[in-house]
Amino acid sequence: MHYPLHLDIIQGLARHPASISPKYFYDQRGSRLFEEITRLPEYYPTRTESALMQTHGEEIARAIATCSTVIEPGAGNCEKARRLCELLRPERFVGLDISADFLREGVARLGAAMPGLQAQAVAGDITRPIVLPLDIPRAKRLVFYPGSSIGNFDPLQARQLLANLRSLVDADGGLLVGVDLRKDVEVLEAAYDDAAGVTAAFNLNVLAHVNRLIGSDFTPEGWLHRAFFNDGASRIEMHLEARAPIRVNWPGGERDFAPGERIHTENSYKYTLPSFSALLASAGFSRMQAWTDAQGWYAMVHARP
Ligand code: AVI
Repeated sequence: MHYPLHLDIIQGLARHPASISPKYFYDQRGSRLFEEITRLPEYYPTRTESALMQTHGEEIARAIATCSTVIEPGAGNCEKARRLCELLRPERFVGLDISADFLREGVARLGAAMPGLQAQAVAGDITRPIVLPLDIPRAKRLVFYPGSSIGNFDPLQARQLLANLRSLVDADGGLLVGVDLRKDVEVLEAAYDDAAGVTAAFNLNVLAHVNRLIGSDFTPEGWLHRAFFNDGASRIEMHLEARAPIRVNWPGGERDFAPGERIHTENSYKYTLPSFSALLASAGFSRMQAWTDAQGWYAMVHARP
């Protein structure tokens, strides 16, 4: 069997402590498990964000009313875009995603549901400088980045990503971004270690995906799901912890893990409104307005250059 080189995975496994990028969570099963996570009672971000968009929808729509083109990085199935487009009624929607096939289906569904909306799919990696097709007007753009995905980037990467998004808009445009906020540790940790074990299955599934990608022989049963809040770094960390001594082999390499040794699989940063505003400012945004839920758990932030 020939495996394409996934050097980043092999380098991550060789590191001390070992790590696997969270982008490898999302094979077919992982994407399904993530959808299940978003419906869990403990996982508050998705439902809190949609409730916020429901409660403050009209005010948010007024704040972004001048925008006529909505650009959504990581648009996926375009469900959140649909709700926003119903509020804003823009002329144009541009979905941007690495997985262009999946995105095209979502964009086509959105276009069919909203006659008059020009809906377009663009394949692209938002962590690199973004170049959009020339026929997309530069004026009055709104970049929509919901779901608190910004939290999965470390602060330096997050600043770079926000600067990339900033480069897409002129002074007449803006960014509407979903941000998960700091809160009680018990609430945070339960959201990433639910009673039904869905997040554990999601975390462990990365090993099966890595096996397929690099030909390794990880046995998911040999690993435990760990999720905890790192207060100093203000982030939830997810790890996989070896239950016993384990040797993992792959073509051209191997790694021994001692009992209790971990593989770091994800960070999910939790901001305060001031810390997120400072991050936005460092990426070139200056005027900000935020809407939060009554508990102050989550924010939709509108930022303009
Ligand atoms: C996609 N992202 C915003 C999720 C989060 O909350 O950081 C990923 C996730 N990991 C475990 N549960 C959800």
